[in-house]
Amino acid sequence: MISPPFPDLPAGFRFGAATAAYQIEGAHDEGGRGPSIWDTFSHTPGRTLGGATGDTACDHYHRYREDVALLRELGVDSYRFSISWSRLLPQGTGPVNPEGLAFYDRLVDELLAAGISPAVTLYHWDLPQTLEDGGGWRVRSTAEAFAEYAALAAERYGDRVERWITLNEPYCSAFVGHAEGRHAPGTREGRGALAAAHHLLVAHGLAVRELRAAGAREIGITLNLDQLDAASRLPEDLAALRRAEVLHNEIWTEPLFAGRYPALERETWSGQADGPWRLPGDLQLIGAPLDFLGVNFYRPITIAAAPHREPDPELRTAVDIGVAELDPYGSRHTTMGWPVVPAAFSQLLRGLDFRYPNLPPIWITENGTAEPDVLTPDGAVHDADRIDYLADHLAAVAVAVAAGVDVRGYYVWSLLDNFEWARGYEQRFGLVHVDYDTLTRTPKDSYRWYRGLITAHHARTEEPAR
Ligand code: GBH
Repeated sequence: MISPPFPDLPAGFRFGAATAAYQIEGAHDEGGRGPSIWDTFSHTPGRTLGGATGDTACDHYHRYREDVALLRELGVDSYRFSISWSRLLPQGTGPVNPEGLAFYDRLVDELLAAGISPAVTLYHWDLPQTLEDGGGWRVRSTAEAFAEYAALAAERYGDRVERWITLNEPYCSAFVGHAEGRHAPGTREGRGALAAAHHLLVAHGLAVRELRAAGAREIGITLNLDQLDAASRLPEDLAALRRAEVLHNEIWTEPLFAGRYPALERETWSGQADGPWRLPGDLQLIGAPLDFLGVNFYRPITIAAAPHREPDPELRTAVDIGVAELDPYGSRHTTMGWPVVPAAFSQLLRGLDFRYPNLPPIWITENGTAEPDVLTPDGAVHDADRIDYLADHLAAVAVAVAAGVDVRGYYVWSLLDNFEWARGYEQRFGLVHVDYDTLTRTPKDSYRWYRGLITAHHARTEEPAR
């Protein structure tokens, strides 16, 4: 099924698949789990497509053995999943839930028994509701609660987990959640979103400290850095591009990898980012050395200057920075409406490497595509477009690696079709099809293709056993 040429990736390059707790687990009110902001948000009318919730999702909480068997058959080296914070600590802090701890023990042990290395994301957007009620990411105490949670997880699972990701895509937590308002908690704020961005970074720094103290093996963070292009060489479009680079990328990469806040904050947010939530010592905390950077990539964006929607800077949300997002790529689009531009992936990786020479090694922690994925009557899904997408994006990674970028591995998003946040269940990102009536799993053609690719890679690059 796999057709050469294979992406020319080095020996030791690792392959995996990724998921996130709220998108697959279900069992939202079982096993002592407390509610998170995504339970509240998805249960609020009008917030998700068709009122979809993660109440049942893929029922992974009950079917994890079947899902680990699918991973084993797929032949992945590693599985990236997230822990539901409110399963371990129902109120975010304080009393621990032993049933929650036991669930991830079973999952981790099942993975190890299948020869799969666990990679844990501590925060994939599901803040315990109790912490939101106390101010959420707008307040510093939430970052301190996150450190307590990280210490608990590291102490319990650290002997068996190879890779720890503190946060998944803090851009989404801060700005999609508190400025675009399309993710939980679903507000449209200026300063609140910028405070959230800072407290997420502080939470990351505090968690790194706890993970190190507990002897965790590899520690990193996952960012959805955007490959941004300017619509033209006109000065106003280039200035808009710079503001977008601050909003999407530099607010994270500058404190993490350069020990400073972004230079163009004033131009971007009229000084609002520089709020009272920044304390002396924060940059040092945030900039603690990491073992890897996780990068999620889906598509590029072209930026043009646009008038602010809200002229009064005091009333603007944090994403109203006078830019328009364009899509001039003329490519195929996925069902998410995203352009398919693999070359942008190489560009992103090379740009990052050029800009931050001391960057830790990179892991691609998500890449994948949503496609129509029709289940045929004989139980197959012929997802040729997904195979093309994955092949072309892996080739783009190989181009970056050949140019000297240190990329160590790649996780497909996603193992399973799952709850695609505000877009509900209509977007199918899985290598495995899920029937949401019966919860039956059906491997797609791309699943067999990926298995072939992993087998071929290992056969080609590894020394035969003596
Ligand atoms: C990643 O986000 C996430 O880490 C993962 O959980 C997700 O399933 C995957 O990508 C695929 O989307 O819902 O219309 O308001 C990628 C960045 C930012 C893309 C928020 C969707 C919301 C659009 N995401 N965006 S909408």
